[in-house]
Amino acid sequence: MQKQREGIKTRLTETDPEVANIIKAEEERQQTTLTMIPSENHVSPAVREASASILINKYSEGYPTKRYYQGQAHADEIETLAIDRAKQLFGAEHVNVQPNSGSPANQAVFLAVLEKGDTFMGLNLTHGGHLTHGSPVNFSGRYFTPVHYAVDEKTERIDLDQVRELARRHKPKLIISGFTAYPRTFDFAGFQSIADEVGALHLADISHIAGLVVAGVHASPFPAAQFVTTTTHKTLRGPRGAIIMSHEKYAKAINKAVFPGLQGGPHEHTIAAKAVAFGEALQPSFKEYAAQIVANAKALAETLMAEGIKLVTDGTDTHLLLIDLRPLGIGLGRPMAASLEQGGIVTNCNTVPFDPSSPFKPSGVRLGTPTLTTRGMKETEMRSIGTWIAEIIHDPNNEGLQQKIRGQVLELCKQFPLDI
Ligand code: DSN
Repeated sequence: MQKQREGIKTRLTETDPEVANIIKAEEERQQTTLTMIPSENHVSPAVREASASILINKYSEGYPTKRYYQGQAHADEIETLAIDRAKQLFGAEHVNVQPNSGSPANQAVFLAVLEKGDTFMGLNLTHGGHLTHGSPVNFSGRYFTPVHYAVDEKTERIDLDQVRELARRHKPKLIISGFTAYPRTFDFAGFQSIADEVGALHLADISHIAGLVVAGVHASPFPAAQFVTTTTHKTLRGPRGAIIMSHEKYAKAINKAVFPGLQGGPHEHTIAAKAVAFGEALQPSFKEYAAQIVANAKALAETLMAEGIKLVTDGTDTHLLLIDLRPLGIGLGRPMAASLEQGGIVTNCNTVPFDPSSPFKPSGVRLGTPTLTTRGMKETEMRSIGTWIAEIIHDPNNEGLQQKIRGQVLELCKQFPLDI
């Protein structure tokens, strides 16, 4: 065996330097810039190791002890461990750890409990909702009947009275709470009481805030919500993927919806990485991490506002901030995100509520603190970064300024290296 392997190149740098070099360059990019896209994070080396493990070779259609192929002893062990840890972490009755990402996780809930054409409610995409919450270009808007709630124009916050009024009028079968671009605490209990009143099921999509929820720094939709979905790669700091949690009553329907309803073989290497991330989130230190994410976001928000930058809702309760650029001009989000990237600050353009422009040319920039907090940065660093962001926003075409800030960002990144 040893002899057969002699002389065979096995490392990526030798077998495929083209790919290896691209990966190396991406590592360099992440190491030397400030990742402030609020849905991204830096996973631990342990999560990456599990994700790249030998489990990548295994086909495991089905569920632990009920598979279709042989050789499942360790796939069963790893998937059971991931399920048990998720149950412990969230206090969930049933967990399916197989969804490949957030969209299929939400899709599975639809498949489990709705019929084609059924009415459901979700937050308007341009007010911070997600594509799977009823966008016309998504399966949820094409095959079902969405009713959208919105934020109040003045407060820019969700108005539960409006949600209740819509729910009473439209009698949805399912109400989705949750967001991708809303900076304030989500009142899951309020949503639950509305769902209960109109006889709807409640799906809380906590993808953005799962890490905050398990750490107790954001209210939890458990145990009342019938369904809770979350991606595992945002504040939870795990691999790219998702899980679905539900009341035991819906366990069978959810499992059937994921497989064979939507997916084939689960990605057991990713499930192993989810187990590692859940193990990390069960450590007491994760509570400190999540609390620091929010403290950092608040410090950043205060700095930006003191520098004259308008934030949607004038602040944040979470990991996420939404800069409203409308006072400076309509549709400036994309060029502003590009200017910030020239300074080494990586964000994403985003619509703001009641944006007069289009999602392709939005008037906002979305940013957040999970990744910077993973690097060990605290309020002091947030204040520096907030000042740099404000300087670029006030003078977005000044290339000299961008280069100066790029240098400062580089120095900061060196002080807080990624654990690779
Ligand atoms: N792409 C995710 C986000 O950035 O929030 C949502 O799917």
